[in-house]
Amino acid sequence: MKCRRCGDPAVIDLRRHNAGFCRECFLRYAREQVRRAIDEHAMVGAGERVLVAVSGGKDSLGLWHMLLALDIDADGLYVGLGIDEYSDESAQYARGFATRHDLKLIEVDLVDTYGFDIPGGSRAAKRAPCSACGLSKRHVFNDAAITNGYDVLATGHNLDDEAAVLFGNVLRWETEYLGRQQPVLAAAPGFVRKVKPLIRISEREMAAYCVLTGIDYIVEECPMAVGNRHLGYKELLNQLEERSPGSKAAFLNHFFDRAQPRFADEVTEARADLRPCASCGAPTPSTPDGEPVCAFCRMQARAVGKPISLQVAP
Ligand code: Q46
Ligand code: ZN
Repeated sequence: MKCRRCGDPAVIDLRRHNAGFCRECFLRYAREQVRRAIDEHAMVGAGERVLVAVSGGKDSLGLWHMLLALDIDADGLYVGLGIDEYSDESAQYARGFATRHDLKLIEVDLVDTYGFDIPGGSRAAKRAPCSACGLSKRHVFNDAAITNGYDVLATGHNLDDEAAVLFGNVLRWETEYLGRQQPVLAAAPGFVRKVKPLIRISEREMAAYCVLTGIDYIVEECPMAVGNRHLGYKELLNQLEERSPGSKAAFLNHFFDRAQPRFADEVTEARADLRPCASCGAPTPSTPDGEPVCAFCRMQARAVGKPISLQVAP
């Protein structure tokens, strides 16, 4: 097979585009997809400070690399989740990348800063590990970005991730989640802008990008992912993609173009109803009685076995 753009021998075959690419043209194609997502959705403005949440995996490290290749300065944020050796090892990859490219990496360790890890938080809050983890990451990412003065927080969610989340949201018609599932979640009081520049790139393409650019990333999956609902949705969507290349991208892109705006009001309404958490100050849904305390602070209090400290004046 030959490269669609230059005719040299192809190193990767992208069935959904019915095309092969050589190394150079593939890297250019991948960066163009990111540039297009950033421009189409006005993800990053001129001079804005960008923080990339990195896990040590291919998507987040690949994203960091691509942003720099596109002349977008970005610092990294690594959150230590305390998931056994997996966290120790993934931290090494994130640090290794930052050191090799002479980049700034901010590190937040859940145990050191908040007194609990994901397995402990999950048990204490009686939440599935990935639910406890998602809650913690959302809280810490937002807090770290705001505390350190960043305008934008970028995450490495790729096309496969977003299509699987969309599938799960549609399966249950989670209208508020559908409203929230956007390439860009605008900034609001207490919230930094959140962007997903990889929505046009598949998981396989990200792996190829990292291999072809020599990015060293953690290949093992998080041990807590076993049995995770989204993995099942990914497998289903992969079967569909196998039979009908391009289905995944059509499912996601047409959602963004045609359906997502119909649910956007739900997010506006939900955000209008937020008040500062009485413990940490992060925006959280108001309660009919008493001070609102966010789900993260409630989980932390249960995990460390101490009462919630109410520090923020109502
Ligand atoms: S790190 Fe956390 Fe993932 Fe591990 S516990 Fe689940 S959500 S699988 S991206
Ligand atoms: Zn809180």
